[in-house]
Amino acid sequence: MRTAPTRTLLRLSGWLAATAALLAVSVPFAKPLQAAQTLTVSAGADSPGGDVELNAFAPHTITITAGDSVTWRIDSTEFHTISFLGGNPAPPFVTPGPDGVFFNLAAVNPNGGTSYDGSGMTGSGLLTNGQTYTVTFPTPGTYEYVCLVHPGMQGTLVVKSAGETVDSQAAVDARRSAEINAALVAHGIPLLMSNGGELPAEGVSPGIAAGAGDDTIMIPRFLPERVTIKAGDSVTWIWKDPMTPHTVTFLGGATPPDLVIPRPQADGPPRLELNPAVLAPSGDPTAFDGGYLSSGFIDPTQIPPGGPSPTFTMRFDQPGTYEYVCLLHENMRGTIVVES
Ligand SMILES: [Cu+2]
Repeated sequence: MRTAPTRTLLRLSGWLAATAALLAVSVPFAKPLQAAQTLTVSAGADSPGGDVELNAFAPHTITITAGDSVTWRIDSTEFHTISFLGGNPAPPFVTPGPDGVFFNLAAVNPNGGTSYDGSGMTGSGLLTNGQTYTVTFPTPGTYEYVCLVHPGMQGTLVVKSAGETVDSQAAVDARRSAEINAALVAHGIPLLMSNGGELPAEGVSPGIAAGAGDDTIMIPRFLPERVTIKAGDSVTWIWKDPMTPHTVTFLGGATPPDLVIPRPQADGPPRLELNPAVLAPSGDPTAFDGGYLSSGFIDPTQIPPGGPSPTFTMRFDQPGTYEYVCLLHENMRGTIVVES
């Protein structure tokens, strides 16, 4: 490698000469135009395998020049929106009504254009893993944006006038990695460790975490994933993520119900109903017979602050191996082994 620097210098000097020639030709154009750039930012992030998900924009703050664009890319299994509110209140993600619980189309569908100057609302609508959303920012200022799905998931975009110092993609990427790693170390690993084994379940043993998390980290897993008990014992699931609803659902060979039912409307796009079969509890948890049984949709955000975590307890009288899932998170599954 000792010869490399010399060769690089030689190549560089050749390149400089060529550039100088080009510059000489372009002198009549006076001021060189600074090309607008597009920076890519992450919306959400996963640990490898998706055991730990980060509900954050990474990096949290970026700085661009007026006229530049930003592309947000969903980098997690969890879905997100990128939403500029322009001073308006955030539209709710889900709206319960007399005829059912519906996803709010104002949050789920995209709105606004491809350019944003701070007035009104502009948003991506609901995006899933790998999807992107690009907006151009022509006007200097500081713009806050949020995810309408995850309360507290917020980012800041600083738009500077031409000639001021702004981020490069390399700088954005370095901060992205640092912020994601810091969140995983400071939040994700402690949450995994404190919920990795059976939990105390108020006299009923064992206790299983039905998901774990905090305001930025989400662990969409049953922990521990496999538990062995004796016939006649009970199991209690504890919702250990204060932000995320889950279900405990034994399918008993049935196909899981669809999460969303589209309801066509005469004018406008179909309304999107949260399937009542996912929301409602089903079966008797004190008399499980191996068939379909579900806790129903249990949402810890409905618990008053400081209240106890929601729980769901089931008794198992028949020996066997029983698999269960969360109807909301497809990689969230567990097994109860009942020995005689
Ligand atoms: Cu879940």
